[in-house]
Amino acid sequence: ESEVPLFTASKVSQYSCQRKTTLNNCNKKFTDAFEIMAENYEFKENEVFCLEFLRAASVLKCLPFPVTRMKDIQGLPCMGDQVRDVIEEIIEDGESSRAKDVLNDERYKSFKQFTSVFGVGVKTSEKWFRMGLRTLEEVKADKTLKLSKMQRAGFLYYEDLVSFVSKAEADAVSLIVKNTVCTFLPDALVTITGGFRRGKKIGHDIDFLITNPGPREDDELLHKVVDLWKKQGLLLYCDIIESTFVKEQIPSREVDAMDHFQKCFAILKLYTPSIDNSSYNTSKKCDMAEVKDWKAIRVDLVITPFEQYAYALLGWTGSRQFGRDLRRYATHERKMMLDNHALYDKRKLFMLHQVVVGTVPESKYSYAENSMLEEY
Ligand code: DGT
Ligand code: MG
Repeated sequence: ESEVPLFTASKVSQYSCQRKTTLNNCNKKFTDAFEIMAENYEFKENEVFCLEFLRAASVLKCLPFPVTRMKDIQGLPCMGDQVRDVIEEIIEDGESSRAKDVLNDERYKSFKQFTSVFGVGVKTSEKWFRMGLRTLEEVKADKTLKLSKMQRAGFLYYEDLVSFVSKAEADAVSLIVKNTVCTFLPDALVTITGGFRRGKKIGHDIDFLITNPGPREDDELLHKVVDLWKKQGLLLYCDIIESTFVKEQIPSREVDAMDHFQKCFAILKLYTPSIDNSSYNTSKKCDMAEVKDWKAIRVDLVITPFEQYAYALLGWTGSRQFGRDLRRYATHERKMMLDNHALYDKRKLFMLHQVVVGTVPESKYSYAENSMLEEY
């Protein structure tokens, strides 16, 4: 007679793309600990253990109830020994000693600080740590270090960039991006992707996908957009990566491979009109000039040909775990390959290989037909 459907652990898929997950996470105390563990393994470049904890976090996020007993996780996928140990400890003691040890670990603390700088990844952090550097103050004080242009921007706008981007800021930047793009391509489609498209209220950056429906493509669009922002004084940093997509390319097998679209990693200057001028009287005018009335915001712009737009949108909407599992699902359950450009049928790729080696005539080969997409 109960109308609440019973939750069946064994029915929870091992693939996050086959699970329904809301933004309401009732197992935060577990998933926070998992994410700390995962990050520590990422800093140690141990991808297997890192993914083990990220997968487990993703599974607990889909549960409609908080876990209170070990019995609650019985039958769930992705609950390895390490994961179970952490859960058990949190159930018993309210916290994980392993996660706590990580938070107090010198190497973790340094890597956490270093990687919080735009342009600094695990490799650079490793280098700095080996040099004996431990804090960002020490990095800044070391005049022998050669920082990249990206890292210099990262330090310059550090405070703004580590503070979260709000939905209101995302909307404001969205207007700027749309207006600028449309001055050059009035029919262009500009879509916010990443966390904000998933309904998150805060983010670390704002991601956009830009495409032009119809046959016309403009390789210069991105350059025109950033040039205009430069002229308007809105561009604090920009790095344009040209497209490296070639049609006959086979998708990478790497879990977190970058895609091949033309893109731009930028830092924009967003003016903040919300600063309340009425609180300053005229005699304080000099002080007012000192008030910083803008915030540096990380913006990613990705340009896609219209026929690849759907795949790009899927890939850039995230989350990263959702994307990893979508690709894993395509590979293992469908014998297909998915990336941000297309869904490939492996049998047809095999055909392509035969075309290349000359055993099958080209006329018999049709590339990456996507009719199976309908099943998703
Ligand atoms: P956040 O931290 O609030 O910005 O969260 P997200 O989910 O917006 O993460 P973000 O901005 O790092 O990346 C947006 C999504 O795009 C994320 O799910 C990963 C995905 N993505 C797809 N293809 C690529 C790629 O080639 N490079 C990168 N960096 N991300 C990609
Ligand atoms: Mg984002």
